[in-house]
Amino acid sequence: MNDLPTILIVDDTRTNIQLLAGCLKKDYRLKIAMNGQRCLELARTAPLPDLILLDVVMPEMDGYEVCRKLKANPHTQHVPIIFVTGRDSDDEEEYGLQLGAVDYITKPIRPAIVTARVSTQIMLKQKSDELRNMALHDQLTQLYNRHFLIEAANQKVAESIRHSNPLSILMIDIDHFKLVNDQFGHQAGDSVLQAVAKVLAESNRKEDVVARFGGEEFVALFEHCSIESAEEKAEMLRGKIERLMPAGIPVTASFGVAELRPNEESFEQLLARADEAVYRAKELGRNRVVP
Ligand code: GH3
Ligand code: MG
Ligand code: MG
Ligand code: MG
Repeated sequence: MNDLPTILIVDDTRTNIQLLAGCLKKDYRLKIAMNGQRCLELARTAPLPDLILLDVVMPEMDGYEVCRKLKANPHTQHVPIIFVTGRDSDDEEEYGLQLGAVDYITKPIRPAIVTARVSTQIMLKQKSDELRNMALHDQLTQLYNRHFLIEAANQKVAESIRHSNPLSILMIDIDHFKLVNDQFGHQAGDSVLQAVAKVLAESNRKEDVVARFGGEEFVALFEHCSIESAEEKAEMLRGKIERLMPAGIPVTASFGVAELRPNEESFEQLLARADEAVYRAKELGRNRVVP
């Protein structure tokens, strides 16, 4: 039952909430806010809403203002909003839609219409989540892909510079992976990539970003992490991969480690240094961590 889509109902009038909840509680998990401020809080709290039903006329902050704030925040801008309001003029409806709402339902509430329109928007939200997910993840390993990594990295670099927090990167390249394919076949190679990816994914904190960067190359980004701690993590991961023996195949990897320098603004520069470190690790005999 935990998989039910979540709907956030926002209305300052109890009877309206009860009416809406009555139509929706069977098929959705409901969250309730009785004012705009509370809506903004709940919109960012797990379980995140898949849809917001938003009243317009409320004291302090009206629904239009709430909508503007939700759309201006990267954490909430993708949550679809349906206005549910007694204001039924064309101008108001047009205004609500211009603010980015996906639909506009007028009171008095007609349960069958609410249910049908909600169900359509929930279906669209699930489809777009699925597409977003596919666009940001690597299909073979389910890690983030290079596209996501670069977006996230640029943000983290900016944050790290702004708050003077250390930011470290690992670049991980599987050793002689071509030989794995040649000796055991491409499918076995794929399972090795999946097994290594699993080790990398399981060993990291939620706020770390681990991505498949290319064929047999992975990148991990650690916030609030100095190069010394990053080296320790890398050494721990190197050992885990060496002991892994996926499908009985011996696998090792070479690690390049780098920390963002205060004068170094771009992710590309950080990445380039990690890449050079991997190259040195290969030259020094592979299966090692090089800062
Ligand atoms: P080194 O130790 O110097 O890194 O040698 P290497 O063989 O790992 O490096 P190289 O870059 O020459 O070869 C990488 C290989 O990874 C070549 C390519 O066929 C293989 N590869 C890339 N993507 C995939 C994939 O998705 N699945 C499989 N099975 N193999 C892949
Ligand atoms: Mg109201
Ligand atoms: Mg490589
Ligand atoms: Mg390699």
